[in-house]
Amino acid sequence: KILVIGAAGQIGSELTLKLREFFGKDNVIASDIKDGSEELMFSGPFEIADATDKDLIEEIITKHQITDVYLMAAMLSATAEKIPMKAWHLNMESLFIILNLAKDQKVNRVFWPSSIAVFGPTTPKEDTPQTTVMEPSTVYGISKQTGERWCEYYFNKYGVDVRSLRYPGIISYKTLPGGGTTDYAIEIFHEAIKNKKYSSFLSEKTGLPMMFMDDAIKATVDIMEAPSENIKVRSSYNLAAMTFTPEELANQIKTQIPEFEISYEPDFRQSIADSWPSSIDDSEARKDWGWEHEYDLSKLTSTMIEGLKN
Ligand code: VAH
Repeated sequence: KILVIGAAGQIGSELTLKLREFFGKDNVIASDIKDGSEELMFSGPFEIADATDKDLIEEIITKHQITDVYLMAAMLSATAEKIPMKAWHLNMESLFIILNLAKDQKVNRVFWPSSIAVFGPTTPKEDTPQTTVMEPSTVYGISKQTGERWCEYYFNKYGVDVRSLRYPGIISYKTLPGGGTTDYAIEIFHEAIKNKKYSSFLSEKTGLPMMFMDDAIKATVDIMEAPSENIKVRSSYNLAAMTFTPEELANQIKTQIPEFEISYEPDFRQSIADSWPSSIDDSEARKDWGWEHEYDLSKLTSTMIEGLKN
């Protein structure tokens, strides 16, 4: 059985629904510190739990005979800058709980999301390699870089079968974004449809690696279902689909909403975005377990507008 922790979050909620489609709704237990959508709560088992509550998480794992855990709970980049110690506690404590349960053979397989936020201002910005200089300058990036080190350590020392992906910015329309720096690329669609205008908190030329939600979920399930011997990277795999700037995204939206207007008012999130790469080399993921993306900017834009109009 599968447990998704952080199932009410931006990725967690769509991941849970997809996993229930694939594996049967009663085989996928969702948990979060807060209620999720109606669909999430009533499409299968749901447990209210704080991801840092070791005893409760262990109780849920035993009660439901969990074998696989997707640990999707985390505080994202922008929010983490406001409450660093709470972000560190949530992002790290939740990971140690699951890694130690796996070490004690109470869980067979773990998925843990990392992020392009592990890269920092000294990292090569174009086609960032799988292995390179990483001096993250955000609380979120530091927690994800440390988490990667621990995942690799638990694999090498205890044989824990933990798999991880460095997600780029993820764009979806079914769930609202939660405190990320790439969230402008979600908000812009809601505003474009509602008000035909949007003020971007990142400047027009800020190119960032981005991906549509369906591709991110496909990559997540693919890496978890891949044979263990194919997973050569046990820190976290680079993962990419496209790069665009707010200006390029606005121009793409204008092809479907001609009267759409964008303005720019960069805020504190500009410095976070400036510390990240603008494009990622994910050839290792493509080579080791057959990763390939489907959505480009044009398909993402038409899917987002279609999805939000209904
Ligand atoms: C964030 N959406 O903005 C997340 C992600 C690479 C971006 O880590 O914090």
